[in-house]
Amino acid sequence: MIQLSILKITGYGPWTLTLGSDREHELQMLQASLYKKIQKLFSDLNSLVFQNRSDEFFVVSNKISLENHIEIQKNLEKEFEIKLNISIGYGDTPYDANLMAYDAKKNKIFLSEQYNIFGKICPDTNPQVTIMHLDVDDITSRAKTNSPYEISSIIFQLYSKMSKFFLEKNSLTFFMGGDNFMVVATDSAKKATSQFIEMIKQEEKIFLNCGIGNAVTCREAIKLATKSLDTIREIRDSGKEKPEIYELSC
Ligand SMILES: Nc1nc2c(ncn2[C@@H]2O[C@H](COP(=O)(O)OP(=O)(O)OP(=O)(O)O)[C@@H](O)[C@H]2O)c(=O)[nH]1
Ligand SMILES: [Mg+2]
Repeated sequence: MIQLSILKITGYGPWTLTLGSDREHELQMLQASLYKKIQKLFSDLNSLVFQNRSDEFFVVSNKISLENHIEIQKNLEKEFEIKLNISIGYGDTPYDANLMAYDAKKNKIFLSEQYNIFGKICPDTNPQVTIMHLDVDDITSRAKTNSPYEISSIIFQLYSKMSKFFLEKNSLTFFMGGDNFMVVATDSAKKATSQFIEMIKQEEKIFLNCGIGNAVTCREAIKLATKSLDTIREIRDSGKEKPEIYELSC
């Protein structure tokens, strides 16, 4: 099982209007500092925050209790004028956990009304998470013939295909910056990865490497996924034939 927490700014739309029209720069600075703070709070608890749409954040919150979430809310309230709500869900797949979190908020199933926390804490004392870290092989050489903006366009096209492909496998894909993507994955997503890599090779002439990590906490799974990816690079750079997918578990 996997536990997921979704953090969202409460009443953000109406609040943004109170800043007047000359507000975009303020919103961008607020979103950046909010993200920094949330990433710090959750990574200290062995998790990692995936920035969804700047006003909404996904966290694989395995092993993070309601009390931990309340502490995080208290910390955020001290520092920011805006408030966040947190919806917690769990399930056999990341998509199911996201659905439970979504339903709990919609149906106002409170875990803590005082701190705006909805949902349910995962009862499984040994939750699991699989992270796939996908990265474009040698994007640097593409940058020799494509301008920065064209590279961005290629990356977002890739993101779109990746998100659609893995959502069909009940998995959630996030863009991490540069040419990096992470999929919070199911076993079926893991099994289909080589098919996805092949499809992107054919359709986009993009070559992907995929490092996979399995662990109890998200930070540990990401560490292993990135280590797997770096292992693929090491094999390649030693002149041997590299695998496209490499997996580590703890
Ligand atoms: N989020 C994240 N971004 C990274 C990471 N490593 C590199 N980047 C970003 O990705 C960009 C491309 O770097 P690389 O992927 O190392 O470059 P490359 O030419 O594709 O080299 P290979 O991936 O080794 O084939 C960098 O400029 C960084 O912005 C990482 O671990 N996480
Ligand atoms: Mg790369």
